[in-house]
Amino acid sequence: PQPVYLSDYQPPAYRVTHTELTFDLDPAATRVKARLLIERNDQISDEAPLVLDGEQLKLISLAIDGNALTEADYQLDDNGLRIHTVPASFSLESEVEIAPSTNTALEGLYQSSGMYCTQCEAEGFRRITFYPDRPDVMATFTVTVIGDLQKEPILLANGNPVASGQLEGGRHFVKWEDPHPKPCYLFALVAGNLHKVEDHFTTMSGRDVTLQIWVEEENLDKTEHAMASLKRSMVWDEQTYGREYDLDLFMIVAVNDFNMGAMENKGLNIFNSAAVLTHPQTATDAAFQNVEGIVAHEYFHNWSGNRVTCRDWFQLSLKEGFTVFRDQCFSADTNSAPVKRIQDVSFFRTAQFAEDAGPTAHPIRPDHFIEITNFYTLTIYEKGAEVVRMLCNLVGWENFRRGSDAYFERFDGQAVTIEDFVECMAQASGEDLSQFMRWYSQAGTPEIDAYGEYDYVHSEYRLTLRQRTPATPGQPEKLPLHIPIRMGLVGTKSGQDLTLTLAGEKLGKDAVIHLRDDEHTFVFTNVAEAPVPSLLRDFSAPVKLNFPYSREELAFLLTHDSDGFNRWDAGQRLAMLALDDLIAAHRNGVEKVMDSRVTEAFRALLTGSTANKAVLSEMLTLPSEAYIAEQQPIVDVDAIHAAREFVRQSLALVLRAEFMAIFEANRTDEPYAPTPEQIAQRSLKNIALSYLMSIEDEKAVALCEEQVAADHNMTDVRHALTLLVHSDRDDLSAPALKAFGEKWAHDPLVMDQWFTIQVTRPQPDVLERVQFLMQQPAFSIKNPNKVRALIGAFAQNRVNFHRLDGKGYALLADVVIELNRLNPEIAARLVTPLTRWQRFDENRQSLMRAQLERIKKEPLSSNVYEVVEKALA
Ligand code: HT7
Ligand code: ZN
Repeated sequence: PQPVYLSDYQPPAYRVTHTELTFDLDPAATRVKARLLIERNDQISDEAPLVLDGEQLKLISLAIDGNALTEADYQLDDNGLRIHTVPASFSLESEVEIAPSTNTALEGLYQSSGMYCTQCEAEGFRRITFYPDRPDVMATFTVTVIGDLQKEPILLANGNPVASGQLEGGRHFVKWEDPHPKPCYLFALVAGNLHKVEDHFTTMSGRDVTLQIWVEEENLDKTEHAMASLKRSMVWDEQTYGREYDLDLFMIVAVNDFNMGAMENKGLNIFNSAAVLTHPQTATDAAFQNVEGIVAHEYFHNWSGNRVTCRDWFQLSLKEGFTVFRDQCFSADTNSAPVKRIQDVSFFRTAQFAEDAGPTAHPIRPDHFIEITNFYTLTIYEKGAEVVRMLCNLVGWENFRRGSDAYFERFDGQAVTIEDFVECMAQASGEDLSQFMRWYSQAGTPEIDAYGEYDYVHSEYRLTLRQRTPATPGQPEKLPLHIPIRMGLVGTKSGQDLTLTLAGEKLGKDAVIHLRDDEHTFVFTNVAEAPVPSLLRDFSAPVKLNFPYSREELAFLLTHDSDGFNRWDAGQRLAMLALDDLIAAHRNGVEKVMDSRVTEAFRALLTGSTANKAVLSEMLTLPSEAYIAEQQPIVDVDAIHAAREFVRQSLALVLRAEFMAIFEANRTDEPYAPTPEQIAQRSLKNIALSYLMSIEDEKAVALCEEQVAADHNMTDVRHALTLLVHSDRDDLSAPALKAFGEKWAHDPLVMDQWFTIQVTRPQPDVLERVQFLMQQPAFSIKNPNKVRALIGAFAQNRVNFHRLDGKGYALLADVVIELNRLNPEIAARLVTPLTRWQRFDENRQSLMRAQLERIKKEPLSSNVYEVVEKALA
């Protein structure tokens, strides 16, 4: 497979102004008729042939302005169609046949649980009809869907329904019109036996919008939270960005087989059922919050993505980074802002940093790719959002909002670039953002080494910052970035933020300093007392910041820092220092000794005033094994697991009474509600229970059993069941698991949780369990949610996946090889843990590489080929 390069971008030679489609649905032989109104782009020579993308299409007929073409008029291959000569303006009529029932890749038109649905982003539309499948070709669409009245009573597409009726042979049709020009990746069609929940929203200009969520009948009681989230999102986008919805109808459909979370098709969002369905008895608090965030994300795309879209797929972060930033702010405003930031950053520093340090590292705007679906990554989405957040902080919210208004107005109905977006921000603020643009082209996580000195004689604090970005594949040299660092100086005597004076200018007590060079020393004057610096407040830039804090200084920041995020981060850094010692002790076979400063910090947290339970829960959560691994030069999975368990158990032993008191104080029989207050309370209670279960405290074991039996809500049941299954009390967990599996056998989303609970336990029988569970009727390798819940979750089980006999790696490779044939997109994502082989000891390195080599010998899809090739390069 050949890469595509950003530098080769050419505007389209032909535009499609209107697209008319007729689908005659059939599982094995759907007929798609297309009538495209096409115009030549004036700037391109009239000789240009018409090149259309098309994959896995059986061509039935082709005509221009009603005149049939013969084989001499065109050239057809596996990638599409080239018509040698066409007029300047014409209509192209085609008919093709496709087979939705055998489409296991879930791109284009496919069947899921008997219903028809589509996924066209990024390049799935070419599996539906011959078309210029690129986002800078935008057309209005008219779509007629014909289906069986019994099997497909509901026929949906983008826009508004304009006609419907019965046809011969028990068939019927619905015709849809979408007045907004759109790229074909936003096309959608759904047909099946669906049921709806309906509501209404009145927009800020007083228009009534009908809101519908379409689901299978048995899921009608699981839509309330998604609907409420949608309405909150619509209000938020009006109030925060002045963006109003632009059609009379907004539909969401839940489907069981879906490669990602959801898709923002114009007026007809298609969702993975896991990203839309919730019920207190079946979904956890985390799932409720996830649904809220994804509903918001897809809704926000209506402006940031649909009305203004990407010129080409290299600009993907233009819509994804901006939209993730928007959904993060929405969730922060709707729930607890500090907790949302802590959770997002905690995930980001674990998973995106790992991606940025691995063989598939790429810039937010890549300059080449083989398979674009491999680039729906944490870098494009989450690092992209961090960069938009930095922009917003750099120019200030008011300028950012003016820049965003200008962006939506200037480019409405167009396909644009990242430069267009940043230029709007530069114009709105008058800032020079030229150096800032490097964030989009340089891969890798910048590291800042910081060093501070207090000069008692002159009352000065000198802070030296040195930046460097490590080499990444294809980018050996890096230029310095513009890095905004929000900071404060916390007085060691007063415990208060001191006023910051830099070069004679008073900046206040919390300010942003700008690192633009490789190294810079900032001299703060009139610093009345020796301070501890609080750096990178609220994670003001996506960097690693090293400062030689002592444990006493971290304990000080943990209690005194005015920035909630940095208080949490000080706790994480303090725990990391203790964990580092314990990892070393484990490796050296030396007795492990718990750092009393960590224990005392925890005691203070557990017994102090608990104003914000959600933040307290985060403060009591130790860095994950995956995060700890990221901090180690060579990952020692067993030492990390042992060290972390030792800390948990030591804390539980010393602070047993305190944890028990927190547990008791946060139990409640209130009816379940996914409110921030209740979620925080459950989280705190369940964290306390986790610590107590780490020592298999008899009372805690009984409390877990009780919590499972009480069956109050899925958050509590799942947490307690997980603690039992992850303990050594198989006598208790085996019957509980069995009962849970039998009770929920009918509910695929709960069965996904049943799989995950089992394959994430630390006991050494997990590999055999995975093999056993793969044979169960509840598992299907064709369903991405099942693959993620069972195989994906197993690959995150660090001690078991990284078994020294290599059987964990072999199992993953087997599944990747099978999925490579069925669903290449999922196969390419699943292989990721093997690509991180460089991070492990020599023995594991060679075992992991051997599996990658084995995969490479297969006839590979371009998706898997691209990832494996990079991993072995
Ligand atoms: N924009 C959507 C991307 C998406 C996708 C991409 C590749 C293959 C399948 C997919 N399903 C959805 C999702 C989003 O970011 O909102
Ligand atoms: Zn998105």
